[in-house]
Amino acid sequence: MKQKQAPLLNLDFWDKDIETLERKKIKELQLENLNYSIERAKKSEFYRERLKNIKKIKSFEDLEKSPFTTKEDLLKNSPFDFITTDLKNIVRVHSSSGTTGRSKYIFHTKKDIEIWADLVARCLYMIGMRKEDIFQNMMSYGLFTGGLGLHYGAEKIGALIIPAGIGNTEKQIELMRELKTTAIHITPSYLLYLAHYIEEIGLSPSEDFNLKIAVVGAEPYSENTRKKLETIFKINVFNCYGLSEMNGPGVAFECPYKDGLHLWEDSYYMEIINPKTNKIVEEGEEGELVLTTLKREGMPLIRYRTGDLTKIIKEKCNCGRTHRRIMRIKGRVDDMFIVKGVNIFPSQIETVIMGFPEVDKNYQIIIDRKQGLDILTIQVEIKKEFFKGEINELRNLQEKIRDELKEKILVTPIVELVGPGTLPTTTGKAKRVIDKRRL
Ligand code: DLL
Repeated sequence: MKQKQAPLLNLDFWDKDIETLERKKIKELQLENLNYSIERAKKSEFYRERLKNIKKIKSFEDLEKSPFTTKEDLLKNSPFDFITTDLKNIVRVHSSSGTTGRSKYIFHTKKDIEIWADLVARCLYMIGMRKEDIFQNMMSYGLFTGGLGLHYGAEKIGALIIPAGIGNTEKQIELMRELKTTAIHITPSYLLYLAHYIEEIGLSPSEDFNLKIAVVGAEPYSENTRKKLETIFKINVFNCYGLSEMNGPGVAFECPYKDGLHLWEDSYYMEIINPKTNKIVEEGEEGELVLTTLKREGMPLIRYRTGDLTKIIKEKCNCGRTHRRIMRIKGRVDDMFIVKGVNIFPSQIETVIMGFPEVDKNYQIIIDRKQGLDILTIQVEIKKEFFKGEINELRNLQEKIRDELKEKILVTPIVELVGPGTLPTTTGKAKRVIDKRRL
Protein backbone atom coordinates (compact mmCIF):
# COMPACT_ATOMS: atom_id res chain seq x y z
CA MET A 1 0.00 0.00 0.00
CA LYS A 2 1.29 3.48 -0.88
CA GLN A 3 2.18 5.33 2.33
CA LYS A 4 0.72 8.78 2.78
CA GLN A 5 3.23 11.63 2.51
CA ALA A 6 2.95 15.17 3.87
CA PRO A 7 1.89 17.22 0.82
CA LEU A 8 4.34 19.47 -1.00
CA LEU A 9 4.57 23.11 -0.05
CA ASN A 10 2.72 25.75 -2.00
CA LEU A 11 4.49 29.09 -2.34
CA ASP A 12 1.74 31.47 -3.32
CA PHE A 13 0.55 34.79 -1.90
CA TRP A 14 -2.80 36.14 -0.69
CA ASP A 15 -1.69 39.76 -1.05
CA LYS A 16 1.67 39.71 -2.84
CA ASP A 17 2.16 43.49 -2.87
CA ILE A 18 1.91 43.76 0.89
CA GLU A 19 3.56 40.46 1.76
CA THR A 20 6.65 41.21 -0.34
CA LEU A 21 6.78 44.98 0.13
CA GLU A 22 10.34 46.35 0.19
CA ARG A 23 11.68 46.82 3.72
CA LYS A 24 12.10 50.55 3.16
CA LYS A 25 8.45 50.85 2.19
CA ILE A 26 7.32 48.71 5.13
CA LYS A 27 9.10 51.13 7.46
CA GLU A 28 7.51 54.16 5.80
CA LEU A 29 4.12 52.54 6.06
CA GLN A 30 4.71 51.70 9.72
CA LEU A 31 5.71 55.24 10.57
CA GLU A 32 2.61 56.58 8.90
CA ASN A 33 0.40 54.06 10.66
CA LEU A 34 2.08 54.64 14.03
CA ASN A 35 1.05 58.26 13.81
CA TYR A 36 -2.46 57.23 12.88
CA SER A 37 -2.59 54.82 15.82
CA ILE A 38 -1.30 57.33 18.35
CA GLU A 39 -3.69 60.03 17.22
CA ARG A 40 -6.52 57.52 17.28
CA ALA A 41 -5.52 56.25 20.75
CA LYS A 42 -5.61 59.83 22.09
CA LYS A 43 -9.36 59.75 21.57
CA SER A 44 -9.66 57.20 24.40
CA GLU A 45 -10.01 58.02 28.06
CA PHE A 46 -6.98 55.93 28.95
CA TYR A 47 -4.50 57.34 26.43
CA ARG A 48 -5.70 60.97 26.36
CA GLU A 49 -3.49 62.03 29.26
CA ARG A 50 -0.77 59.48 28.72
CA LEU A 51 0.00 60.41 25.15
CA LYS A 52 -0.71 64.10 25.32
CA ASN A 53 2.99 65.00 25.01
CA ILE A 54 3.61 62.68 22.10
CA LYS A 55 3.59 64.78 18.98
CA LYS A 56 4.19 63.57 15.43
CA ILE A 57 6.53 60.60 15.37
CA LYS A 58 9.31 61.12 12.85
CA SER A 59 11.43 58.09 13.68
CA PHE A 60 10.89 54.84 15.53
CA GLU A 61 13.08 56.14 18.36
CA ASP A 62 10.40 58.78 19.00
CA LEU A 63 7.99 56.00 19.92
CA GLU A 64 10.25 54.98 22.81
CA LYS A 65 9.14 58.17 24.59
CA SER A 66 5.67 56.81 25.02
CA PRO A 67 5.01 54.57 28.01
CA PHE A 68 4.29 50.85 27.78
CA THR A 69 0.76 49.56 28.12
CA THR A 70 0.49 46.54 30.40
CA LYS A 71 -2.00 43.80 31.16
CA GLU A 72 -2.52 45.49 34.51
CA ASP A 73 -3.57 48.67 32.70
CA LEU A 74 -6.25 46.68 30.92
CA LEU A 75 -7.37 45.00 34.13
CA LYS A 76 -7.32 48.07 36.37
CA ASN A 77 -9.21 50.52 34.19
CA SER A 78 -12.77 50.36 33.03
CA PRO A 79 -12.87 48.35 29.79
CA PHE A 80 -14.60 51.28 28.08
CA ASP A 81 -11.67 53.61 28.84
CA PHE A 82 -9.78 52.16 25.87
CA ILE A 83 -12.47 52.73 23.26
CA THR A 84 -11.82 55.51 20.76
CA THR A 85 -15.25 55.78 19.26
CA ASP A 86 -18.89 55.82 20.15
CA LEU A 87 -20.09 52.47 21.46
CA LYS A 88 -22.53 52.25 18.59
CA ASN A 89 -19.56 51.76 16.24
CA ILE A 90 -18.30 48.77 18.19
CA VAL A 91 -19.56 45.48 16.80
CA ARG A 92 -17.78 42.84 18.82
CA VAL A 93 -15.96 42.25 22.09
CA HIS A 94 -13.55 39.43 22.89
CA SER A 95 -11.91 38.77 26.19
CA SER A 96 -9.30 36.68 27.85
CA SER A 97 -8.80 36.16 31.53
CA GLY A 98 -5.85 37.57 33.39
CA THR A 99 -4.03 35.58 36.04
CA THR A 100 -6.12 37.29 38.71
CA GLY A 101 -9.28 35.90 37.18
CA ARG A 102 -10.46 39.32 35.94
CA SER A 103 -11.00 39.67 32.21
CA LYS A 104 -9.32 41.88 29.65
CA TYR A 105 -11.86 43.14 27.11
CA ILE A 106 -10.95 44.00 23.53
CA PHE A 107 -13.40 45.95 21.37
CA HIS A 108 -13.60 45.87 17.59
CA THR A 109 -15.29 48.00 14.96
CA LYS A 110 -16.60 46.48 11.76
CA LYS A 111 -13.44 47.58 9.96
CA ASP A 112 -11.25 45.99 12.66
CA ILE A 113 -13.01 42.66 12.19
CA GLU A 114 -12.63 42.95 8.41
CA ILE A 115 -8.88 43.68 8.65
CA TRP A 116 -8.36 40.84 11.12
CA ALA A 117 -10.19 38.36 8.87
CA ASP A 118 -8.05 39.45 5.93
CA LEU A 119 -4.90 38.95 7.97
CA VAL A 120 -5.98 35.45 8.96
CA ALA A 121 -6.85 34.68 5.32
CA ARG A 122 -3.32 35.79 4.41
CA CYS A 123 -1.91 33.31 6.94
CA LEU A 124 -4.07 30.41 5.80
CA TYR A 125 -3.45 31.05 2.11
CA MET A 126 0.28 31.20 2.82
CA ILE A 127 0.27 27.62 4.13
CA GLY A 128 -1.67 26.32 1.17
CA MET A 129 -5.30 26.47 2.30
CA ARG A 130 -7.70 27.03 -0.61
CA LYS A 131 -11.44 27.13 -1.26
CA GLU A 132 -11.37 23.38 -1.94
CA ASP A 133 -10.34 22.72 1.66
CA ILE A 134 -12.58 21.38 4.40
CA PHE A 135 -11.53 23.15 7.54
CA GLN A 136 -12.48 21.81 10.96
CA ASN A 137 -12.07 24.52 13.57
CA MET A 138 -11.46 22.74 16.87
CA MET A 139 -11.08 25.85 18.98
CA SER A 140 -13.60 27.36 21.30
CA TYR A 141 -16.13 29.71 19.68
CA GLY A 142 -17.03 32.63 21.90
CA LEU A 143 -15.09 35.17 23.89
CA PHE A 144 -11.86 33.29 23.12
CA THR A 145 -10.47 34.52 19.81
CA GLY A 146 -9.30 31.15 18.45
CA GLY A 147 -12.70 30.04 17.14
CA LEU A 148 -14.17 33.13 15.46
CA GLY A 149 -10.75 34.51 14.46
CA LEU A 150 -9.83 31.57 12.25
CA HIS A 151 -13.44 31.07 11.18
CA TYR A 152 -13.73 34.39 9.36
CA GLY A 153 -10.27 34.08 7.81
CA ALA A 154 -11.09 30.64 6.41
CA GLU A 155 -14.44 31.93 5.18
CA LYS A 156 -12.67 34.70 3.25
CA ILE A 157 -10.65 32.06 1.43
CA GLY A 158 -13.86 30.25 0.67
CA ALA A 159 -13.03 27.01 2.47
CA LEU A 160 -15.85 24.85 3.77
CA ILE A 161 -15.80 25.41 7.51
CA ILE A 162 -16.86 22.89 10.12
CA PRO A 163 -17.35 25.04 13.22
CA ALA A 164 -16.79 22.07 15.50
CA GLY A 165 -15.56 24.04 18.49
CA ILE A 166 -13.60 22.45 21.25
CA GLY A 167 -13.77 18.98 22.82
CA ASN A 168 -16.05 15.98 22.26
CA THR A 169 -13.24 13.99 20.68
CA GLU A 170 -15.45 11.18 19.42
CA LYS A 171 -17.58 13.66 17.49
CA GLN A 172 -14.50 15.43 16.14
CA ILE A 173 -13.22 12.15 14.72
CA GLU A 174 -16.62 11.33 13.23
CA LEU A 175 -16.73 14.75 11.54
CA MET A 176 -13.20 14.41 10.24
CA ARG A 177 -13.98 11.03 8.70
CA GLU A 178 -17.45 11.68 7.35
CA LEU A 179 -16.80 15.15 5.98
CA LYS A 180 -13.25 14.32 4.85
CA THR A 181 -11.62 17.18 6.71
CA THR A 182 -8.39 18.38 5.06
CA ALA A 183 -7.30 21.09 7.51
CA ILE A 184 -7.74 21.59 11.24
CA HIS A 185 -7.14 24.31 13.80
CA ILE A 186 -6.24 23.01 17.24
CA THR A 187 -3.97 23.46 20.25
CA PRO A 188 -0.81 21.32 20.33
CA SER A 189 -1.87 19.54 23.51
CA TYR A 190 -5.27 18.64 22.08
CA LEU A 191 -3.70 17.43 18.82
CA LEU A 192 -1.44 15.12 20.81
CA TYR A 193 -4.46 13.84 22.70
CA LEU A 194 -6.45 13.45 19.47
CA ALA A 195 -3.65 11.25 18.09
CA HIS A 196 -3.73 9.15 21.24
CA TYR A 197 -7.52 8.79 21.06
CA ILE A 198 -7.45 7.84 17.37
CA GLU A 199 -4.90 5.10 18.05
CA GLU A 200 -6.86 3.88 21.10
CA ILE A 201 -9.95 3.26 18.97
CA GLY A 202 -7.90 1.29 16.47
CA LEU A 203 -7.60 3.86 13.69
CA SER A 204 -4.44 5.21 12.09
CA PRO A 205 -3.92 9.01 12.30
CA SER A 206 -1.96 8.95 9.03
CA GLU A 207 -3.97 6.48 6.95
CA ASP A 208 -7.61 6.81 7.98
CA PHE A 209 -8.07 10.56 7.45
CA ASN A 210 -7.81 13.07 4.60
CA LEU A 211 -5.89 15.58 6.65
CA LYS A 212 -3.15 17.69 5.01
CA ILE A 213 -2.68 20.71 7.26
CA ALA A 214 -2.90 21.53 10.96
CA VAL A 215 -2.83 25.11 12.21
CA VAL A 216 -1.50 24.75 15.73
CA GLY A 217 -1.16 27.47 18.31
CA ALA A 218 -2.53 29.29 21.37
CA GLU A 219 0.14 27.79 23.62
CA PRO A 220 3.89 27.13 23.41
CA TYR A 221 5.19 23.91 21.92
CA SER A 222 8.60 22.80 20.80
CA GLU A 223 10.00 21.99 17.37
CA ASN A 224 10.28 18.37 18.53
CA THR A 225 6.55 18.31 19.26
CA ARG A 226 5.86 19.60 15.76
CA LYS A 227 8.06 16.87 14.29
CA LYS A 228 6.28 14.26 16.39
CA LEU A 229 2.86 15.48 15.24
CA GLU A 230 3.94 15.63 11.59
CA THR A 231 5.25 12.07 11.80
CA ILE A 232 2.13 10.70 13.50
CA PHE A 233 -0.35 12.30 11.08
CA LYS A 234 1.91 12.72 8.01
CA ILE A 235 0.72 16.28 7.54
CA ASN A 236 2.19 19.78 7.66
CA VAL A 237 1.87 21.46 11.04
CA PHE A 238 2.13 25.25 11.10
CA ASN A 239 2.63 27.44 14.13
CA CYS A 240 0.11 30.25 14.63
CA TYR A 241 0.72 32.96 17.22
CA GLY A 242 -1.49 35.68 18.55
CA LEU A 243 -3.13 37.15 21.61
CA SER A 244 -6.57 38.60 22.26
CA GLU A 245 -5.15 42.05 22.94
CA MET A 246 -3.76 42.10 19.36
CA ASN A 247 -7.01 40.68 17.87
CA GLY A 248 -6.13 37.02 18.42
CA PRO A 249 -4.62 34.40 16.10
CA GLY A 250 -2.80 35.64 13.00
CA VAL A 251 -0.35 38.13 14.51
CA ALA A 252 2.53 35.94 13.38
CA PHE A 253 2.42 32.74 11.39
CA GLU A 254 4.81 30.24 9.86
CA CYS A 255 5.25 30.10 6.11
CA PRO A 256 5.89 26.84 4.26
CA TYR A 257 9.57 27.02 5.24
CA LYS A 258 8.56 26.58 8.90
CA ASP A 259 11.56 28.50 10.15
CA GLY A 260 10.14 31.19 12.40
CA LEU A 261 6.86 33.09 12.20
CA HIS A 262 6.33 36.09 9.91
CA LEU A 263 4.96 38.89 12.07
CA TRP A 264 2.68 41.05 9.93
CA GLU A 265 4.42 44.39 10.12
CA ASP A 266 1.79 46.31 8.19
CA SER A 267 -0.58 45.66 11.12
CA TYR A 268 1.77 45.49 14.11
CA TYR A 269 4.90 47.35 15.11
CA MET A 270 7.22 45.13 17.14
CA GLU A 271 9.88 45.83 19.68
CA ILE A 272 11.81 43.28 21.71
CA ILE A 273 12.82 44.50 25.15
CA ASN A 274 14.74 43.19 28.10
CA PRO A 275 11.88 42.58 30.56
CA LYS A 276 14.03 43.60 33.50
CA THR A 277 15.59 46.81 32.21
CA ASN A 278 12.74 47.66 29.79
CA LYS A 279 15.36 48.61 27.19
CA ILE A 280 15.20 47.49 23.57
CA VAL A 281 17.63 44.62 22.94
CA GLU A 282 19.90 44.16 19.90
CA GLU A 283 18.11 42.67 16.91
CA GLY A 284 18.40 38.89 17.23
CA GLU A 285 18.63 38.90 21.02
CA GLU A 286 15.93 37.24 23.09
CA GLY A 287 13.48 39.35 25.05
CA GLU A 288 9.85 40.24 25.63
CA LEU A 289 7.74 41.05 22.59
CA VAL A 290 6.11 44.48 22.72
CA LEU A 291 3.47 45.24 20.10
CA THR A 292 1.66 48.32 18.85
CA THR A 293 -1.44 47.97 16.71
CA LEU A 294 -1.06 49.94 13.50
CA LYS A 295 -4.51 49.73 11.99
CA ARG A 296 -6.98 49.14 14.78
CA GLU A 297 -9.79 51.67 15.07
CA GLY A 298 -11.89 50.65 18.05
CA MET A 299 -9.15 50.00 20.54
CA PRO A 300 -5.57 50.76 19.52
CA LEU A 301 -2.91 49.58 21.95
CA ILE A 302 0.43 51.34 22.12
CA ARG A 303 3.61 49.49 23.18
CA TYR A 304 1.69 46.61 24.68
CA ARG A 305 3.80 44.22 26.76
CA THR A 306 2.77 40.78 25.59
CA GLY A 307 4.79 38.96 28.26
CA ASP A 308 5.93 36.51 25.53
CA LEU A 309 9.59 35.69 25.01
CA THR A 310 11.06 35.45 21.54
CA LYS A 311 13.71 36.93 19.26
CA ILE A 312 13.80 38.40 15.78
CA ILE A 313 15.32 36.24 13.04
CA LYS A 314 17.55 38.60 11.11
CA GLU A 315 17.99 36.62 7.89
CA LYS A 316 15.64 37.06 4.93
CA CYS A 317 13.16 34.25 4.42
CA ASN A 318 13.38 32.12 1.28
CA CYS A 319 9.63 32.40 0.75
CA GLY A 320 10.04 35.98 -0.46
CA ARG A 321 7.99 37.60 2.27
CA THR A 322 9.68 40.68 3.66
CA HIS A 323 7.89 40.84 7.02
CA ARG A 324 10.41 39.86 9.66
CA ARG A 325 10.15 36.54 11.46
CA ILE A 326 10.16 35.81 15.15
CA MET A 327 11.31 32.54 16.73
CA ARG A 328 8.61 30.29 18.12
CA ILE A 329 7.59 31.66 21.51
CA LYS A 330 9.76 30.23 24.28
CA GLY A 331 7.08 30.88 26.87
CA ARG A 332 5.76 33.74 28.90
CA VAL A 333 8.03 35.78 31.12
CA ASP A 334 5.95 34.52 34.06
CA ASP A 335 6.06 30.85 32.90
CA MET A 336 9.59 30.65 34.18
CA PHE A 337 9.98 28.78 37.44
CA ILE A 338 12.97 28.55 39.71
CA VAL A 339 14.15 25.23 41.08
CA LYS A 340 17.16 25.15 43.38
CA GLY A 341 17.92 28.69 42.24
CA VAL A 342 18.01 27.79 38.53
CA ASN A 343 15.64 29.47 36.06
CA ILE A 344 13.75 26.95 33.95
CA PHE A 345 11.17 27.30 31.17
CA PRO A 346 8.72 24.45 30.54
CA SER A 347 9.63 24.67 26.82
CA GLN A 348 13.22 23.59 27.59
CA ILE A 349 11.87 20.44 29.23
CA GLU A 350 9.44 19.78 26.39
CA THR A 351 12.19 20.07 23.78
CA VAL A 352 14.21 17.33 25.52
CA ILE A 353 11.46 14.83 26.22
CA MET A 354 9.71 15.13 22.86
CA GLY A 355 13.05 14.39 21.18
CA PHE A 356 12.89 10.78 22.50
CA PRO A 357 11.14 8.44 20.04
CA GLU A 358 9.95 6.27 22.96
CA VAL A 359 8.01 9.19 24.48
CA ASP A 360 4.30 9.23 23.70
CA LYS A 361 2.11 12.33 23.73
CA ASN A 362 1.79 13.80 27.19
CA TYR A 363 3.89 14.95 30.10
CA GLN A 364 3.59 16.93 33.30
CA ILE A 365 5.98 18.94 35.42
CA ILE A 366 5.54 18.86 39.19
CA ILE A 367 7.53 21.00 41.59
CA ASP A 368 7.41 20.44 45.30
CA ARG A 369 9.46 21.37 48.32
CA LYS A 370 10.38 18.84 51.01
CA GLN A 371 12.47 19.71 54.06
CA GLY A 372 13.39 22.99 52.43
CA LEU A 373 14.60 21.36 49.21
CA ASP A 374 13.03 21.84 45.80
CA ILE A 375 12.07 18.64 44.03
CA LEU A 376 11.40 18.63 40.29
CA THR A 377 9.48 15.64 38.95
CA ILE A 378 8.77 15.08 35.28
CA GLN A 379 6.08 12.52 34.51
CA VAL A 380 6.35 11.28 30.95
CA GLU A 381 3.97 9.04 29.01
CA ILE A 382 5.80 6.29 27.14
CA LYS A 383 4.49 4.56 24.02
CA LYS A 384 2.66 1.29 24.65
CA GLU A 385 5.25 -0.88 22.89
CA PHE A 386 8.06 0.48 25.07
CA PHE A 387 6.06 0.54 28.25
CA LYS A 388 5.49 -3.18 28.00
CA GLY A 389 9.23 -3.72 27.54
CA GLU A 390 11.89 -5.03 29.84
CA ILE A 391 12.19 -3.30 33.20
CA ASN A 392 15.93 -2.77 32.57
CA GLU A 393 15.22 -1.09 29.24
CA LEU A 394 12.75 1.19 30.95
CA ARG A 395 15.28 2.02 33.61
CA ASN A 396 17.84 2.86 30.92
CA LEU A 397 15.37 5.12 29.17
CA GLN A 398 14.49 6.83 32.44
CA GLU A 399 18.18 7.52 33.08
CA LYS A 400 18.77 8.75 29.54
CA ILE A 401 15.89 11.24 29.80
CA ARG A 402 17.05 12.36 33.24
CA ASP A 403 20.65 12.88 32.09
CA GLU A 404 19.67 14.81 28.97
CA LEU A 405 17.33 16.99 31.02
CA LYS A 406 20.08 17.65 33.53
CA GLU A 407 22.39 18.76 30.74
CA LYS A 408 19.78 21.15 29.37
CA ILE A 409 18.24 22.61 32.54
CA LEU A 410 21.16 22.15 34.96
CA VAL A 411 18.99 20.53 37.62
CA THR A 412 18.60 16.78 38.08
CA PRO A 413 14.91 15.93 37.94
CA ILE A 414 13.12 12.79 39.03
CA VAL A 415 11.77 11.20 35.86
CA GLU A 416 8.69 9.01 36.20
CA LEU A 417 7.66 6.94 33.18
CA VAL A 418 3.95 6.23 32.91
CA GLY A 419 1.74 4.45 30.39
CA PRO A 420 -0.06 6.23 27.52
CA GLY A 421 -3.28 7.96 28.51
CA THR A 422 -2.35 8.13 32.20
CA LEU A 423 -1.85 11.86 32.66
CA PRO A 424 -4.65 14.44 32.72
CA THR A 425 -5.58 15.88 29.34
CA THR A 426 -7.27 19.02 28.16
CA THR A 427 -8.95 20.12 24.97
CA GLY A 428 -7.87 23.75 25.36
CA LYS A 429 -4.65 25.21 26.67
CA ALA A 430 -2.76 22.62 28.72
CA LYS A 431 -1.62 23.19 32.27
CA ARG A 432 1.73 21.43 32.21
CA VAL A 433 3.27 22.76 35.41
CA ILE A 434 1.96 22.07 38.90
CA ASP A 435 3.94 24.06 41.40
CA LYS A 436 2.91 22.67 44.77
CA ARG A 437 5.14 25.22 46.52
CA ARG A 438 2.57 27.85 45.57
CA LEU A 439 -0.52 25.86 46.55
O1 DLL B 1 -4.43 32.22 22.45
C1 DLL B 1 -5.02 33.55 20.52
C2 DLL B 1 -4.75 32.38 19.64
C3 DLL B 1 -5.78 31.53 19.34
C4 DLL B 1 -3.50 32.17 19.09
C5 DLL B 1 -5.55 30.47 18.50
C6 DLL B 1 -3.27 31.13 18.26
C7 DLL B 1 -4.29 30.26 17.94
P1 DLL B 1 -5.08 34.46 24.34
O2 DLL B 1 -6.00 33.48 24.94
O3 DLL B 1 -5.23 35.89 24.63
O4 DLL B 1 -5.11 34.37 22.77
O5 DLL B 1 -3.62 33.97 24.75
C8 DLL B 1 -2.50 34.61 24.23
O6 DLL B 1 -1.18 32.58 24.37
O7 DLL B 1 0.33 35.78 24.78
C9 DLL B 1 1.00 33.47 24.32
O8 DLL B 1 1.49 33.46 25.64
C10 DLL B 1 0.16 32.23 24.07
N1 DLL B 1 0.26 31.81 22.67
C11 DLL B 1 -0.62 32.03 21.68
N2 DLL B 1 -0.19 31.45 20.53
C12 DLL B 1 1.01 30.87 20.81
C13 DLL B 1 1.97 30.13 20.06
C14 DLL B 1 -4.81 33.28 22.00
N3 DLL B 1 1.80 29.81 18.79
C15 DLL B 1 -1.25 33.97 24.75
N4 DLL B 1 3.10 29.73 20.70
C16 DLL B 1 -0.02 34.58 24.14
C17 DLL B 1 3.29 30.02 21.99
C18 DLL B 1 1.29 31.10 22.17
N5 DLL B 1 2.42 30.68 22.75
